[in-house]
Amino acid sequence: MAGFVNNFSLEGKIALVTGASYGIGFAIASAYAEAGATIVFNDIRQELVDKGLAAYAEKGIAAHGYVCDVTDENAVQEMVADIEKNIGVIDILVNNAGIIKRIPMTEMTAEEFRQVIDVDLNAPFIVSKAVIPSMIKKGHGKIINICSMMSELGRETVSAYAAAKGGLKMLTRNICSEYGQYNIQCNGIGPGYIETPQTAPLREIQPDGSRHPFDQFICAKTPANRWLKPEELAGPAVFLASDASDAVNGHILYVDGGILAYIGKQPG
Ligand code: NAP
Ligand code: GCO
Repeated sequence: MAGFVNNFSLEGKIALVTGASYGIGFAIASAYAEAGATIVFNDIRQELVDKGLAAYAEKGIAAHGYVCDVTDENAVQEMVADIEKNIGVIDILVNNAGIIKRIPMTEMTAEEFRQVIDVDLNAPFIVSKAVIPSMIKKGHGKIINICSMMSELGRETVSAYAAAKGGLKMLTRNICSEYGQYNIQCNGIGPGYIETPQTAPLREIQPDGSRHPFDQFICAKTPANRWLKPEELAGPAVFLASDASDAVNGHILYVDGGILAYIGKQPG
């Protein structure tokens, strides 16, 4: 039994989690540290990186932070080269950084659409492309793309985000197809609705003190009748980063509390 359980350990592994000063990335990176990994993260602004470093330190995690915009290929190449030189080859990459713009499609500018595609789809390509060569040399690697319910479903106002996350599902499958021969596994995690700053506007208490209509809607669509917490992604994320998942490739693991399986609670 002891041998089998060790397959879930990340001891000696170096993990880069993008956009991980807070939110889902921070929860996943914290779990990786608890499983034994060395944590490297980036964010777009120094003050965010500093905030993240302090938050990790508060949990006893000596993380390495980089200021890097994941949409900037040169900056990403420089960051990865610096990590490899000063910390070591990246064993685990989590493409977590992401944005959303909730705008009706006919009111969204092409530039706004492009910005979402750039962060949520182009950036996972850019960062994966930067880390794969050294993973090939090292003889193994794990890439985990943070997908979404919108990798499978649409809804009003999130056209760019759904297009990006649908594309990210297929990029995941293509990295699996192209690099599986080098013992690189590329999988996705599709979170349901998680309590983070990104979804805070959807949970705001209304002026009359009632819950946000979307909050009520999502709870009715979730069998457990609640939003999920970032920490609930930790177990699936550790599994997909560990040797225990070496035979899992090209898979999107939905951690959604059952939303995709459920028609929704009947009103009234
Ligand atoms: P969040 O709270 O908004 O955090 C996103 C992080 O990514 C922030 O630290 C953000 O930094 C960073 N980031 C944004 N653009 C970046 C860029 N160009 N370069 C580097 N970092 C960048 O979001 P979250 O809820 O934790 O979501 C994390 C991931 O999970 C996203 O990919 C999201 O699409 C996905 N997801 C979220 C949910 C959910 O319900 N929350 C569900 C499914 C999937 P700034 O603060 O500077 O923008
Ligand atoms: C939205 C939400 C969702 C979540 C997540 C669901 O506006 O519908 O932001 O998109 O972020 O992606 O899996």
